[in-house]
Amino acid sequence: MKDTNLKQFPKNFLWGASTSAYQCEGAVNEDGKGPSCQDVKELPAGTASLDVTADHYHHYKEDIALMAEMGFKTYRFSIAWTRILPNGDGEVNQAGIDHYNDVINTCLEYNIEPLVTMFHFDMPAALDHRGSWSNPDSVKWFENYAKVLFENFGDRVKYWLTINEQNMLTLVGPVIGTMMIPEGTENVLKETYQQNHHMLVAQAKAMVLCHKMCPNAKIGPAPNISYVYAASCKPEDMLAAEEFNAIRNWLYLDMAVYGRYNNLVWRYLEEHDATPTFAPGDKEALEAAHPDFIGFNYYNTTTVEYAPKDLKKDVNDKMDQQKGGAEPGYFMNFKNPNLPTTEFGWEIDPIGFRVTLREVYDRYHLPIVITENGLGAYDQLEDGQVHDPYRINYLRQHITQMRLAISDGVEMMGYCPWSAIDLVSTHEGIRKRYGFIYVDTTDEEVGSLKRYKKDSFYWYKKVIASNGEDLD
Ligand code: BGP
Repeated sequence: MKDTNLKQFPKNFLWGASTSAYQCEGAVNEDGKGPSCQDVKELPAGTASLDVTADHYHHYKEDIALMAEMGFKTYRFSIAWTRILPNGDGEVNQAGIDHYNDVINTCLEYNIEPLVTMFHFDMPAALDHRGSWSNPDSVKWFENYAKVLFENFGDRVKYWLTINEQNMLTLVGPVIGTMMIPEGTENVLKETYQQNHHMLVAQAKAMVLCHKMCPNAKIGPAPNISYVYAASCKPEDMLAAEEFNAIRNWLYLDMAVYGRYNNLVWRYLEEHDATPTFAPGDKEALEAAHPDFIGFNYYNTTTVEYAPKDLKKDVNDKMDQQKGGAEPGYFMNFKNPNLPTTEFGWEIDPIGFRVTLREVYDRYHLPIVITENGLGAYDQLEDGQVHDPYRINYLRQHITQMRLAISDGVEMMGYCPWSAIDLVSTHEGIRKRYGFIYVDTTDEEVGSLKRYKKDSFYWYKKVIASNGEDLD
């Protein structure tokens, strides 16, 4: 492509970055917060406890000031359900409302638009005890929580995200520490997809409610979308890629946008006697909801090949969010030999980002905001500095591909890499750092919690100031 054909980033492009409450706030027992499933889960060996993490709960003013210094137009953070409703439903905790009012107001003072995730992996433990998403009442619990959020923050928050990575909760919930399956469940797949169905209906109801209560706000889903490549041009591998694309990606976006189940997924569930039960009104509720934009997290693509029917299932043991695992008779993960990997073994595929953006836009024709994208690494603090050229390189390549996607005609609204500040990873501790801002603490012990600007901080500041033109 000639450079002259390269389009610019839109004028009001939302440059920013993301965090999630349980991974960065700490203060798990403060100001009336109830426990979430993350607070009560057994932590992976050698990883920091969630009691303090980056202590963003106490440092948010300093952190948001640093984000403003970088020139952020938006800050994507999540609200901890258990700060607002300690038991998941019932009494509202005013201290929790006050806290997020302060966070939102601090953002607005710096002209930073809050981009608020309603639910990011932290189911209230009290609701887990009542059956979690298996309980049909979970739809009401979430709708009620959404109502409290819109009532209290809807006058100022213009951008809402419903559920972070619902697809990962469904596919690898236990790795993340969520998705409790009731003991004695015979068909775990069926139960998992019943939970998924409740979440989909809950999301649909929240979107409708948002439009009703906050007519000027916009709302969208936030799954983890990674285009699935076929390992070869064998037709069986192509079918495998289509199957996993449907199961991993399109189920969630087809449902959010069109309110209907993807046909390949439905057939797969039928084959496993695992189709979810619709309660009266579910079909109408799903069809009534329309997102204003699509938010999605992108880390890399996935590659699969056809899996023979007699394949042993234990290849799923090493699965994490980014890997396909295996489904005998359908697909299995294939290590793409064309892609480098991070220190933590995640493939890096900036061109795949463009592929994914083009595909998502082609399927749904809605504006897109990237809610996560980033590189986890063992950063080193030396003399108050963190040199992270690998992160700059990763982000530079992805921003370049995003700009090419814009030139392809994809409508982009914003870009929020993971993560604004260092925080605890889903299952690999705080040693796996993603932030522009280094937080002095380790998995072994809580440190000074002092903030340091990494090299990527200064680089991203230039990127934002030039609206994506200066990536050097
Ligand atoms: C996404 C989650 C985030 C985040 C990120 C990086 O799946 O939405 O919460 O943690 O991945 O993953 P990890 O922490 O496992 O490195």
